[in-house]
Amino acid sequence: ENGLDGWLRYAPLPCSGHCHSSLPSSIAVLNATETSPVYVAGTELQNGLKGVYGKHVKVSHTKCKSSSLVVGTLDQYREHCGPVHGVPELEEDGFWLNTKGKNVQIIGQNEKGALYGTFEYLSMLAQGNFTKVSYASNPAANIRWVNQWDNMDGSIERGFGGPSIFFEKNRTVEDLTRVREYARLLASVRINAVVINNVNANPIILTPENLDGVAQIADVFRPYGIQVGLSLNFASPQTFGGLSTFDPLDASVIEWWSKITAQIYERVPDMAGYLVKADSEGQPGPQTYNRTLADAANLFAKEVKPYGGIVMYRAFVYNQLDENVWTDDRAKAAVDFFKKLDGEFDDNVVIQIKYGPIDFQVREPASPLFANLPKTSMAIELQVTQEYLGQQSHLVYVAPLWKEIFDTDLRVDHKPSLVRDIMTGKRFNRKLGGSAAVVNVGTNTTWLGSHLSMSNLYAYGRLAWNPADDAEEVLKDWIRLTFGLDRKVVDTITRMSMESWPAYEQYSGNLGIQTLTDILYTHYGPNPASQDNNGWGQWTRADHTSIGMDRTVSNGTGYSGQYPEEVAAMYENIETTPDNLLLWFHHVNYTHRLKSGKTVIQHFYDAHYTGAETAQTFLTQWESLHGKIDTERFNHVRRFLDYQGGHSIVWRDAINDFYYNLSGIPDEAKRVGHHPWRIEAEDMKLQGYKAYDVTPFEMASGTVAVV
Ligand code: BDP
Repeated sequence: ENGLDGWLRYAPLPCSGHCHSSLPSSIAVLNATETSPVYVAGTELQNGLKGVYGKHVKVSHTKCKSSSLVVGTLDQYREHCGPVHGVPELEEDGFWLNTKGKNVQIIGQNEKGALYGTFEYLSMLAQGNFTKVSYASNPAANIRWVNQWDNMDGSIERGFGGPSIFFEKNRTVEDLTRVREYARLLASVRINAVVINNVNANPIILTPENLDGVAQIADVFRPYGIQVGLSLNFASPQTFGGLSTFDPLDASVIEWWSKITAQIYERVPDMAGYLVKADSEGQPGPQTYNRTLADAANLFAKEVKPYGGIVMYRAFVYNQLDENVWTDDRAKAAVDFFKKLDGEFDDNVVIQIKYGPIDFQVREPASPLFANLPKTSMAIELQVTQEYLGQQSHLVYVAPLWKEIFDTDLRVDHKPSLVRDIMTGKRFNRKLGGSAAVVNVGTNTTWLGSHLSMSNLYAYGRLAWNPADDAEEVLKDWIRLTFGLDRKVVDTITRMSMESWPAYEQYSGNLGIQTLTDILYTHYGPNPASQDNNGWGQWTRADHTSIGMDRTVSNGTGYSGQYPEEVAAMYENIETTPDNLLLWFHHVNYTHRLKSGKTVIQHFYDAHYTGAETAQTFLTQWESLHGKIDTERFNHVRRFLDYQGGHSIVWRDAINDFYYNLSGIPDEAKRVGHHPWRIEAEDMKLQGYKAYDVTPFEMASGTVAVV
């Protein structure tokens, strides 16, 4: 198996006992139009039942009474089958699944809902689950988007699964087979929109030829209930349209965007909306003309409003070249820019906020912006792409990280204010809300570059629908669908995956110091020294005696004061700051004692050892599944885990050596700086190899490697 079907493999299961009598033999699919999600649901049912249980089912489009399964919308059901009984009020995209009656009913509030209910039913069958159920499922949020960072030339920013499935050579691709397969995967986890081009947007997406291509892509997504959205480059009117300005309040600029928007909607009448990254990391924005971020967002909001579109305006606004960022604290940027604009955004603007205030680090506190925009719609931005988390070469199941953020209580106005209730719109009564995840699948048959990373995409969709779901339960569903029902397979992959984020945190950067990776570009591999003295603002403030970023109001950058009172007080005080965020909020001596009784430096040494040790068990755990997983996937994963085990040692020693060198404080367990059993590269005589000095020094013991 090469991974192409992801978790929708419909792999054969034995059918015995009451299995046969529980499977439908004929289905009524209440829409005969091939491009409708209900029709697609019928095809999935046919393929699924055939694949899993070898059962051929007959399809009709009206014969409700005589069919053993009916799928359609509430309205279609009423029209073709008569009154609906026992179905509670469904919300937009919600569905009703009932396997208790004479026939199975899968009824959606709309067509999308019917398709989602179908995938839910098939997921049960593919897991050998014949429990009789009858329940409604409704989404927690209406924005369940993914963002692809695909460039027009076919490369993908932070993509680790091969080139783009959407673009090549500055055009949209002709063969849309992979797009359809992606649509299917996304629909099965209830994603309802995909932004297909990079947030660092190239305006040539707007040429008539490319918009025709976008329309073809949208046509492929539509039957799966997925809308297409586009990232815009703010300077397009000037750089692409030939105007002398891109001032968002200039009449010619407004008119230009109006025309472009009309051209898009003419081709894609249900375009989801625009995603905008502006005034950030060199991208142009309204600040060029001293206009506010709200001026910019509202410009687009007014254009897409008549067509029912929305604007996802990113809160990720900062300029790494700005001196204030160098001297102050980038973590404060989002609140500084957006809080004062609360209430000024049009009602179809949604502020898309990264989960933490910096940038997808292995641990961050929840962004304080969630607590500061009660009059604005918000969505959380997550990353399925493991940009800072091992770039798909390391197993890191990220859902537990997301869950910690979702479950953070920000105590706005001293009332319960879970991030998940804020982002979904519930807490502040907003109509729009939800999440967007950077996904970056590519043409590799594994989609993301490695089979195990797909648990993150699956979990993202599930949690976008219901952020209260349990990360481990979701994971188990994914494992059963991806690798089968064998107990040992499920238990082993569950254990490895649940251990993976904590282990990665331990060997890459713990106590809230962030991922101690190369910060300047690659975001991969250890390079703690690169973290300071740069405009990216991901600082450790480490010197010979102390470490950590003082973000208190009393003594530091004042960032902790951006949280509501109770939370601010917790982070302000070193005693009440949880250890895992200690160095995020406080600057302390290496000898400072944690709640565990250990010093900070000893905790570093120990954690890096423990994390790497755990990562090294992954290969052995995986190998214990030999013979229980097909050879192709078994070997592919094996190679990655083997690499991760080794790279975790590089991480461990690099970080430990770096801080030992800086602090001069020995490791109590006498491991760091002492490797008596090692043969150093510089001592080896290997024909055809040469010794090279390595920078940073801590990346190789003795600072030398052989090449
Ligand atoms: C950073 C990435 C960069 C993105 C940026 C963003 O390194 O490639 O363009 O985020 O989110 O993490 O805009």
